[in-house]
Amino acid sequence: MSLTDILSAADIAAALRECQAPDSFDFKKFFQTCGLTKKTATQVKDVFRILDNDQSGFIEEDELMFFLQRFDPSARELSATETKSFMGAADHDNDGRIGADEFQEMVHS
Ligand SMILES: [Ca+2]
Ligand SMILES: [Ca+2]
Repeated sequence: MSLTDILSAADIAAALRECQAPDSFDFKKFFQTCGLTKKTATQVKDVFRILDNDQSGFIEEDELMFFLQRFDPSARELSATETKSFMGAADHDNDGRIGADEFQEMVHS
């Protein structure tokens, strides 16, 4: 399964365009523009599994840094600041990684 099985390529491209400038990444805006907020819980879980590159069951900080590149290999890496604030917004139990439920909550909040 790939992200374009769940999200439209045009929506992904639009979401990536919005955060092209360094340090302009806004996860709320991104999830909205790429269409993820309108997807079902099952589909959001599928997206989570794709983003969990090493299949550890969690999105760790190093995977988060390459978040945009999972959507498009030519996209930029998130900066350390963006990665930290993204993680901080999602990581409710403070274990330093994002679980499937935390991801779900962040997308649908
Ligand atoms: Ca992982
Ligand atoms: Ca966590």
